[in-house]
Amino acid sequence: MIIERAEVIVTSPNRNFVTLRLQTDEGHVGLGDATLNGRELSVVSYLKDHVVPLLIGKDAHRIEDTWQFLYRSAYWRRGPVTMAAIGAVDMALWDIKGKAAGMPVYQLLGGASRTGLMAYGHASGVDLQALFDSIREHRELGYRSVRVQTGVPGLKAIYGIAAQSVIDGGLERYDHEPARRGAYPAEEDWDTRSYLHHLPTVFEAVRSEFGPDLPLLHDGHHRMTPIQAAKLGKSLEPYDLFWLEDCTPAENQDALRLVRQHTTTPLAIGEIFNTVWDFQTLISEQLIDYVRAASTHFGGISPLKKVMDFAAQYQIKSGCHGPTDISPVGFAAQLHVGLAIHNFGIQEYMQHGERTNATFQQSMTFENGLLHPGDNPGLGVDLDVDEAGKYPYEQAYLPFNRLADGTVHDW
Ligand code: KDG
Ligand code: MG
Repeated sequence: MIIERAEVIVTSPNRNFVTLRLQTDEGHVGLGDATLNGRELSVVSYLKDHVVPLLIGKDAHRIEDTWQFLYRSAYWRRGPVTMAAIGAVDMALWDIKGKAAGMPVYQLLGGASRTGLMAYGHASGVDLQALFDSIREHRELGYRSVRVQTGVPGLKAIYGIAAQSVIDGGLERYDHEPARRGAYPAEEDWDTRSYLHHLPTVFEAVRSEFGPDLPLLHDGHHRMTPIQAAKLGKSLEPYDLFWLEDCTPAENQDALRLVRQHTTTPLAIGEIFNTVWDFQTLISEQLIDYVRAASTHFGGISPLKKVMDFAAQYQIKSGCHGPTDISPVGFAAQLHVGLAIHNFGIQEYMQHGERTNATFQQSMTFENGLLHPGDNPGLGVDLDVDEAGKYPYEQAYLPFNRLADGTVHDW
């Protein structure tokens, strides 16, 4: 089965998505997600200029060989642009293989290990009342676990509060995530000391309102030093978090060794990691509890399965990155992996907007708090190319942080 055609489709139904569409001589179509939030066109160029010409005429069944060829033959390895491009090829080839076999991808990965994947949603609010409302809304939507993010007194705009995306002076949500359309990133503010004082009081209030059973998560979004993160993990121990995510910047992995020495709060990291090798030390030294890799930015389904099998040796579980900047194709890819592996942990699920769901038709379901990729052959996602054509690319950037004295800080 030969790859005959390869197209890169950019569409912005609620936000920008980059999709690779491969077609074989047998008429099978495979989709891969290559969306890199805020840097989308760099992956379009990598695919169009350097990858697509190498794919035409290749055997579509040779997924592992194609992955290794694209990874090793470039000489320049890793990085989000390269790995998003390779990831899109890998997903599209798994999609094709599933369609050729007449099976959903999870069957090719070993079959289902569970009936569905527990999902967590993003509950947030500028203050406690808004946060409580948001937690209730999420429970009504069927979520059995939630991520908790709140405003911090004295700070105007911080990561993770859904209704704070200010566009043209008005309040608007950009497909439920923080990238904003425009030619320059929006500026947010940050103060770690205020955050460290405030956050334990939030979790104390949430626990006393909602009880001990609801699994609660929190995203530190890379903003603390190791000792600050250690202090936070310790101060949150009474509230029994499911995980504390990205408590320190991802580049310094040794930081987690220090955090680990001080707290039993479970740690999750990896949404900006690109390869299995980025997890080598963290997994083998058992410095984390959950792998946050996303199929899209991690080179696709093949390496995601490999890193999870490696993590399984150490009782480390999955918690794949699932914000709305992972397209329905990338999201489906990680649902198939999550359903098949034994060491599934939890799946982030923010939910795409209506126009996105109309552009990408999905067999996925969300019932009783559990996600399932569906049983359509392949990944279970179809791209309506006419619908996609209605929504041209729009420049959008993620925000950045400054401290009170003007210093740029991790966002
Ligand atoms: O593109 C950046 C977002 O994907 C990121 O800010 C979301 O941290 C995130 C999360 O955990 O979903
Ligand atoms: Mg995160």
